[in-house]
Amino acid sequence: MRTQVAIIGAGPSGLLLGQLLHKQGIDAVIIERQTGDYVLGRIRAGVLEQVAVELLEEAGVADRLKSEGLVHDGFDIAFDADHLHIDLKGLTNGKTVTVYGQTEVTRDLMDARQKAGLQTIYGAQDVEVLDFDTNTPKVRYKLNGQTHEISCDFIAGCDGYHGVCRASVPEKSIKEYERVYPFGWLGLLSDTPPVQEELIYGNQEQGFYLCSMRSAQRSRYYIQCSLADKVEEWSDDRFWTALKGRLPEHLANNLVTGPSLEKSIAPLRSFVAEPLRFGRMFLAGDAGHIVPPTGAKGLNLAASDIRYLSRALFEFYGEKSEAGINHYSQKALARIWKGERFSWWMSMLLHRFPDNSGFDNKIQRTEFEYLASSEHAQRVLAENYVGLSYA
Ligand code: FAS
Ligand code: PHB
Repeated sequence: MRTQVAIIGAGPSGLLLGQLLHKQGIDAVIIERQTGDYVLGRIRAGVLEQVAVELLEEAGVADRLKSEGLVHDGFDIAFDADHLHIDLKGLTNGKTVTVYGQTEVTRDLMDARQKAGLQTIYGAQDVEVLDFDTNTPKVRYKLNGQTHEISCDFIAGCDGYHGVCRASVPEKSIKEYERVYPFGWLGLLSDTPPVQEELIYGNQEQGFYLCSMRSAQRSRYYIQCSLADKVEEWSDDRFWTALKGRLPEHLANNLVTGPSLEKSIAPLRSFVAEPLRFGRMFLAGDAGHIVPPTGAKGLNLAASDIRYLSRALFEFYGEKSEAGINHYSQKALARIWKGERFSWWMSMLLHRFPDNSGFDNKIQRTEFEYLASSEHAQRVLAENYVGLSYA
């Protein structure tokens, strides 16, 4: 088989790239190791930056997002007994975020791809990326016991943190930067009304919590947990009791509990690989970087990578120019590192660090008090949360 761009991974990065390339008449095949249902079953991100919403509109997959997404003008931060509202819209001259689950973004992209009759190979095993340091890269994979090979012009590594693409780069050609946090997030999804209309990020004596949602009837909650915790040790009742114990009293009394639809523990890490281009292979999305979800940047940084990579490929095929693909890594990394900084800053502000000294805790509390006292500090937070420009 031959295609112009072989995309490894049918998560949001791979699917969005495939959709944008298709709209420009560029042929791409997606190779995914899981089934489509498995990909849809992963409950992850919930907040889209305004620029990401605009990119999904450009991709022609935003109809449901525009009708069902919840536009949010702000969110709350609670720190011990104190509370601060961040007026995103007021602080950023009208910008907002949209609450719309990653599962729905993925579903919209999958539906568009299927409707256009585009090829996604699900259930591909033993995927290999070959000769990407030449002008004739190849992808090899097994399906139903048969070995298949795809020759292409480019490989897009959209295969996430545990994927094969970054792992196939020679160690001497890549540098990795990482920080692992000493706690995880235990997340629960339930068909219960959200505890309030806007998101609340909290830092309480027992730890971090986040009250988010997917709709007016479906809530998404997170609490900071130990890395030693196993999700099977957390009954629904234990989760609800722990969350209630962290919420401000008026909200704890307002919390509607119910059976979990999904419950999972995610470790938190900051990670960046440099560069993001290796000959004819590019890394995009979680394949190239990971952020702690505290800043709601993971999916949004994947979107900006795809914006830059798709335009670089448009230039290559449309204008026969290599300028875009030569610049992709530098351009994507500039925005990635700003997203890493913001996600790290939000994580340092909002979690209880078991090994913090008394001084560390005083600095953390002072960070909150400075934020609460300074509109300038809140404007900095707001411009990062709604999403920095793609320029
Ligand atoms: P993905 O990991 O989503 O997709 C990669 C795809 O490649 C997968 O479908 C995988 O099956 C496939 N693949 C892997 N190896 C392969 C191989 N060898 N061959 C073929 N296919 C292969 N972000 C937020 O903004 N907010 C959150 O709350 C949040 N929570 C998260 C919770 C968890 C547990 C995780 C892991 C991530 C979370 N994220 C969150 C970040 C998440 O949303 C990612 O940023 C987003 O999934 C990135 O999308 P992709 O780059 O497409 O990577
Ligand atoms: C979510 O709704 O899943 C969500 C929202 C904001 C975050 C992380 C996760 O920062």
